[in-house]
Amino acid sequence: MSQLLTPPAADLSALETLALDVARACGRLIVDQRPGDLGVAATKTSLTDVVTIMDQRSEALARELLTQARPEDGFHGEESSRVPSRSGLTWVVDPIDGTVNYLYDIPAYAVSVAAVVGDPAVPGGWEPVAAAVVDPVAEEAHVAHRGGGARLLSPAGERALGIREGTELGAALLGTGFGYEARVRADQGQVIAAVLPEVRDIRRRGSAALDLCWVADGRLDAYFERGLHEWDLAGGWLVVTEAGGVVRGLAGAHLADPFTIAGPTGLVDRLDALLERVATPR
Ligand code: LIP
Repeated sequence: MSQLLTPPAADLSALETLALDVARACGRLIVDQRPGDLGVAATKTSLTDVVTIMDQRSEALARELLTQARPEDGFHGEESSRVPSRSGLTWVVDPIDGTVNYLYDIPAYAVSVAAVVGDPAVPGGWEPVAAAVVDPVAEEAHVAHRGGGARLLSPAGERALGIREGTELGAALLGTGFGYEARVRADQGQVIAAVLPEVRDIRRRGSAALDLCWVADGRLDAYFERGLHEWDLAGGWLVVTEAGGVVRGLAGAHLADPFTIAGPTGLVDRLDALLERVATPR
């Protein structure tokens, strides 16, 4: 992966600022213009895998703003057609991560905007270099760029993030999530049954991007999930690694193929060993 060309540090800081500005604009849109009669505009992998008109509007706004600012870059969003990159950079956008929460007006959703090098459509062929994950209800933004560390911007101020080391598995508060297909959920339920007795507790909040950011800021000790897409993952991945954590797959495999595990190295190693014992690889 190191052979992927990373832009100079000054450019990375500017890319982080652009990601933050775009994610905040989309966050304001989905909160301020949420229709009272919000419904399901479409479904994807199953009847429970929903898209709302605000997912579509948020992604359209992100695409417009990013194309205006950097017309040579590629675009890779959850809800619309992809644009190949002419600059070596591609923007990976989840316009609402936690769509079901948004549909039910549960305040646990985010806008994730990440600049990546490589091709995000190729597993293992890309990595994020600048990112912003915005929780528009909490007015929190987790931001990071390659080599620049990770920060949390909130109404309480700004703080640099450093992942918490030293938590044993039995004392760990884990985040996780579930897919939308019944057969995958059956497997995931079996994994949860095996993991739950081994840890402090599990939180299932419904947004991978927010869960990954909470690992970076200490509100979770670690996170695991099977079957994440690149748009769920891109922003939070960089926030975790720039806060000093690791994000990877089972047994050191590439992340999201199919598992993603995130947290401090020692705890990820122990969680990995547990998941290898209890999880069906596919
Ligand atoms: C969500 C993920 C979450 C997962 C949910 C859903 P979406 O993404 O962020 O981790 O558990 O089932 O896939 O669909 O809201 O963009």
